[in-house]
Amino acid sequence: MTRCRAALLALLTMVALSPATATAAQAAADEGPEQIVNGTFDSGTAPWWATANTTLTVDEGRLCADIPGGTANPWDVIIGQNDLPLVAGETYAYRFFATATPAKIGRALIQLPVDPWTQYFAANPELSVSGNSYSYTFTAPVSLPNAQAVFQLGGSAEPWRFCMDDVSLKGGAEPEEYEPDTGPRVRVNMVGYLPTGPKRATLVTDATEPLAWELKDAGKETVASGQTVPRGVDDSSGQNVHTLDFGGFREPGEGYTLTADGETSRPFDIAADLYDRLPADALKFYYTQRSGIEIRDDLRPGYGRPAGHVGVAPNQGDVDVPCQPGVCDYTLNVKGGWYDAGDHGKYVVNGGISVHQLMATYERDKAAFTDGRLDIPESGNGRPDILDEARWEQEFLLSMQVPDGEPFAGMAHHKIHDRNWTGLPLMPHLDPQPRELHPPSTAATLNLAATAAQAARLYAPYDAEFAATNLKAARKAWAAARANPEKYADPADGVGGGAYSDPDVSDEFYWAAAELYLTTGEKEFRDFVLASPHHTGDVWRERGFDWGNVAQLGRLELATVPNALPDRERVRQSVVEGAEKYLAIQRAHPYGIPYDPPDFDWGSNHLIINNAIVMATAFDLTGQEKYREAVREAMDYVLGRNALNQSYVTGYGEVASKNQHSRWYARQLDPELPNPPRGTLAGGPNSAIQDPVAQRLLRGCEPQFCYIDDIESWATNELTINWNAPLAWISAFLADRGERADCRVRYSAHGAWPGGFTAQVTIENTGGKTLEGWSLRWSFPSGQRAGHAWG
Ligand code: 9MR
Repeated sequence: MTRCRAALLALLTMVALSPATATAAQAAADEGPEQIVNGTFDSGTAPWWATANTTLTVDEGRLCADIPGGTANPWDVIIGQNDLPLVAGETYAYRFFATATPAKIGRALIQLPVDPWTQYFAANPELSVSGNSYSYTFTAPVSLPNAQAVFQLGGSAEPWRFCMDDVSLKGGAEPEEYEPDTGPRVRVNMVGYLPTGPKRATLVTDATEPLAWELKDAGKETVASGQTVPRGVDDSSGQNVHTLDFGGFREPGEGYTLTADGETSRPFDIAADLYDRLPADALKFYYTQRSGIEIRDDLRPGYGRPAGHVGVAPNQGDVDVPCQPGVCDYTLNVKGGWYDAGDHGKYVVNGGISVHQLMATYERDKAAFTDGRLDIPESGNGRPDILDEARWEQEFLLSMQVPDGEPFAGMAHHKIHDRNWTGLPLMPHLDPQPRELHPPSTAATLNLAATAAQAARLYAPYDAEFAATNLKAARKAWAAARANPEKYADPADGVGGGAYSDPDVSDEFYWAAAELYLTTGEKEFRDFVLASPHHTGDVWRERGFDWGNVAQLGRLELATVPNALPDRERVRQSVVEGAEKYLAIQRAHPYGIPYDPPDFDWGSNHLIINNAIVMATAFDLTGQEKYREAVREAMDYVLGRNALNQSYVTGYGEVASKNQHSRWYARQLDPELPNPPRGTLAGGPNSAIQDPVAQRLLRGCEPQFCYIDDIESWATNELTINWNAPLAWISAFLADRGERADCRVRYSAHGAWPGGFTAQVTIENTGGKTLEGWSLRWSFPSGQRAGHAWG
C-alpha cells in the first residue's frame, strides 16, 4: 500500500539558522545593486513600517523601536519594508546589524506580502545588547516584484528594545555551502557496545586496500587490533567506506576509542548495562507530551508547564470542540491525550500506532514494567506506569468516537487540531487557535478498534471496568468501520495540522481484526483475519512499517500473543522470513542499517527501528542469536555509526540531536525553554527535505546527509509520539538480559454449562532456575469471574 506523501506540513513554518550553520555570505564584488531602500537610516525611518503597537525612531543613526511585552506570537509585533523585487534562481546576500536590550531571539524573514505569507528566507538571529552583524544567503524560489523583508519581534512577556542598522539585500551572491561537521572518520556507536554483542564500526576513507585498526582503552593502551574490510562506495552516503569488526573483544570499560587511517573515533563504552536507562527515558517522553494536564516540575525538573488545552484562555479547547464547518453539529470533550509531535495536534491514526507500540512493549515483557518506573503522577497507584501512560492516550482515542444517535455513530473522528498553523515557540497553554474536529475516517475508526481491543485484554487485571469500556468501544468501532469501509481522510486537509491520509485501509482492517480476535477469540474476527490478503501476503516492506502501513502490527501480534489460529506456526514463520529479509539488507550495508532504499523516508530512524523490531521478534520466537545481534547492530546506526557521526537520541552519545522541531522544547529559539528531554528520537534523514531550512542547506543531499539538527527543519528533525514508541520497544529489548524466569501456562476448558465452565490451568517452569513466590493472575475481558479453584 502506498503512503500519501502529498500534503506538506506548513507554509507558515519558520526557518532558522543556528549559529553553527550560519556561514557568512560572501561579500563578492559581483553582487548586484542594493534592493533595500534606506537601510542605513540616514533619511529617517521611511519606507520602513511597523505594527501599530510600536513606534519607529532613529536613535544615533540606527532604527529603534520599543517592543511591547505581553504578546503571544512572533508576528504580533513587526517592522518591515515592502516592494523588494526577487528573481527566481537568483542567490541573494541579506545582511543587517541588530541589537536587543535585554538580549532576545528575533526573526528575520523575506516573504510573500499576503496570505499564506510564504517564506523565501527566514532566520532566528540571537540578538545581543552590544549588537552583531548578521549575514545570510538564500536562493529565491520564485520571481516576485513585491517581496517583503520583515522582522517579527513579538511573543515576549516582557517589553524590550530593538535597534538595527545597515540592512542590505543584494542579488548575485554565491550560494551558501553547508558542510556538516562530521568529526572523526571512524564511526562508532558513541554510547557503546554490549560485551557479548557484535562490535562493528565504519571508516570513511579514500583507501581501497585493507587498513590496520587499533582498539585503545581509556589509558590509550592498545587492547585489540586488526584489518579493515573495504566495502566500496556506500549508496546511502556516497562515501567510500571500510568496516571493522572488533567483536572478539569483550572487556567492559569506559572511554574506548578506535583508530584507523590516522583518525580516532569518539569515545564509547563496553558495558552490559548500556541500555538500562533508555527504556524509561524513551517512555518518560510521553508525560511531557501530555495535553490536558499540568506537567509537574517536581516530576520533570525544567519541563513543568501549565495544562494545555483545558478550556482556559487563550486556549480554545479541548473540552467542547466543534467540528469543522459543515462536518457535524455536536461538540465533544476530547481533552487529554498526547500532542502528536512538535505541533499541538492530536491524530487518531498516529495516536493509534503509538499507544499500540507502548502496550506491545508492555505485553512483550510485563515483568519489566512495574509501577513507579516512569515518575508520572500515577506512579504508586499499584499499576504498571507504562499502562498508566498509555491509558492517557487511549482515553483520548475513546473520546474521539462519534456518539450514538449521530451520523457515523461508532466511527472515530480522524483528528483534532488548530484551525491554522502556529509559529514557534508556543507553549501549549498559550495556543490561541480555534480547535476543530475533522470528519470521521475508516482508518481512525480501525485504529480505535485495534487499540481498544488490545487495551481490553491488557487492562483487565487492573481495571475491569476500563477493560470492558474498551471492548465495547472496539466492537462498536469495528461494526462502524465495516459499515463505512471507504471513508478516507482528505489528503488536502492539511492546514493547521497534518493530513495523515491513507487511501488503503485494508491493512488497518487486518490489524483491528487481529486485535479483536486475540482478545475475544471470536469466529467473526478469526474468519476475517484468515481471509485477509495481509494474512498470507508478504507484508515486510523494505521501508518498514508506520502509521500508514500497519498490516505488520497485526502479523507481529498474531505471532506473539497466544492464540488458537489454525495457521499460527506459519504466521510465526512469516515473521522469521521478514527478519531474514532485513538481516540480508543489513549484512550488505557498510553502515549496518537494515534499511536501504534509494531515498530515505520521513522519519527514517523509526522505520529502521521498526525493521529491527521484526528481527527482535524473530529472536523472541526462535532464540537464534543472529537476530539479536542484528538488532544490536541496527542500534549502532541510531547512536552514531552513521555518515553524520551523530546520535539521533537526545542525551545519548557525545554528539546527539538536541534541537528537534517542537513548539515548547524550543531552546534554540528561546533560552528560557528546555531542549527536548533525554531519550527523544529525531525523525532523521529524509531525502524529500520538505522544509525551507533543509531545502536551503541540504539540496542534492545523499540520503544519510539529508538531516540537520535545526529546530525549524520539521521534515528531518521533528520529534513524535510514533517515533519514540518503537524506540521504547527496541530499547526494552536491548536492555533485556534474558534473565526472565520463563514459564509456560496452558489452559484447557473441560465441561461447560449455561453460565459457566471448568478450566484446567497447567503452569510449567521452562526456565533454568527455581521460581519462588510466583502468582497467577486471571482476567476475563468480558467481566466473568472465577468461582472456585482447586487442585
Ligand atoms: O510522519 C508523517 C509523515 O509520514 C508524513 O509524510 C508527513 C506529511 O503528511 O506528516 C508526518 O507527520 C507529521 C504530521 O503531519 C503533523 N505532526 C507532526 C508529524 C511528524 O512530522
